[in-house]
Amino acid sequence: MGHNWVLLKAGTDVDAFVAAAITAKDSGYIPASLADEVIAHIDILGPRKSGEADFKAPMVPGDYPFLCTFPAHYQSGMKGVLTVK
Ligand SMILES: [Cu+2]
Repeated sequence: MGHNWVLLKAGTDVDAFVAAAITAKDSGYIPASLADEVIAHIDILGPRKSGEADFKAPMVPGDYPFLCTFPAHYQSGMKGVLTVK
């Protein structure tokens, strides 16, 4: 089982992103049709692996959702919010 980390733009329809991600195995569960919604991500990693993402925090205040898009992981709680004030 793998995990990734995906930071999305504020206002992204996360449920729609997750639904599309299920069918995007070949692109690491990041749907190409919604790639514009991704600010930063870490590719799928296996057990005991780590990754890094370098990105500039958004300048616009808001709530930026992040999640694991591996199937069913978002629904099991692998999600959070980056709040910019
Ligand atoms: Cu996961």
